[in-house]
Amino acid sequence: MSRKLSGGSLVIATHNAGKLKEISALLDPYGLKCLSAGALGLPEPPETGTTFVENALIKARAAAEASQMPALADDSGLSVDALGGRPGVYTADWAERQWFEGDPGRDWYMAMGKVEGMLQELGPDIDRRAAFHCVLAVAWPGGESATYEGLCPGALTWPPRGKMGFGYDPVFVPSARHGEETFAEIEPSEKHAISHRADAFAKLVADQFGS
Ligand code: ITT
Repeated sequence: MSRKLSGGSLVIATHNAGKLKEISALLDPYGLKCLSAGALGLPEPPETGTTFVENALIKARAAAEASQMPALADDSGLSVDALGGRPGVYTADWAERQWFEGDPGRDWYMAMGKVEGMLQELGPDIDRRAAFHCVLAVAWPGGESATYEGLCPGALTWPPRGKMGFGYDPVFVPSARHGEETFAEIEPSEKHAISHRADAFAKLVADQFGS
């Protein structure tokens, strides 16, 4: 039987403020003392994996070893059917502005525009289906770990709509909303009921806290 979280402290091994907010809200009912990697000053390990599972484990294991506490990491991304699953594990990289001298950081509008530009190049009637993927990894100091995979199917819309959420939320219409609002137009509590992160989290809860 694999190791279980049992109260105490948990490091949330993300430097993404949007993810941190969502994961903290999802964990709220479980009585864990959550500390963020940013607040603890933990370094960001290079994400050298080629799958969501590999990258989630890299982040969780690095945080567990550095803090000597159990750690939870999230690796996630957008996979567009007509683009052969891209950007996938490189979703965050597509927002990097490294080529603008003196202006580092991420530009989500640019990233959403890049995806849209590639879709439009394929023609006007292109299949706009996409899915958000999320892998949550829990790691303990010493090497034990567990992973949980979640998915949220939907389609891309353009132009971006809505001010809530983060990342690519303004262009993603989850199938559960019947082709209407984007993730950035619905309340966080509604996103938590249907998102890829919530799907992975439900599996984590069943395994870690289920009887
Ligand atoms: P950490 O590695 O520090 O957790 P990150 O932003 O670098 O933060 P990822 O490497 O997992 O995380 O990149 C995933 C990207 O996918 C993320 O930056 C978002 O842009 C996007 N993404 C993931 N979940 C999303 C969601 O619920 N809504 C919108 N975009 C999301």
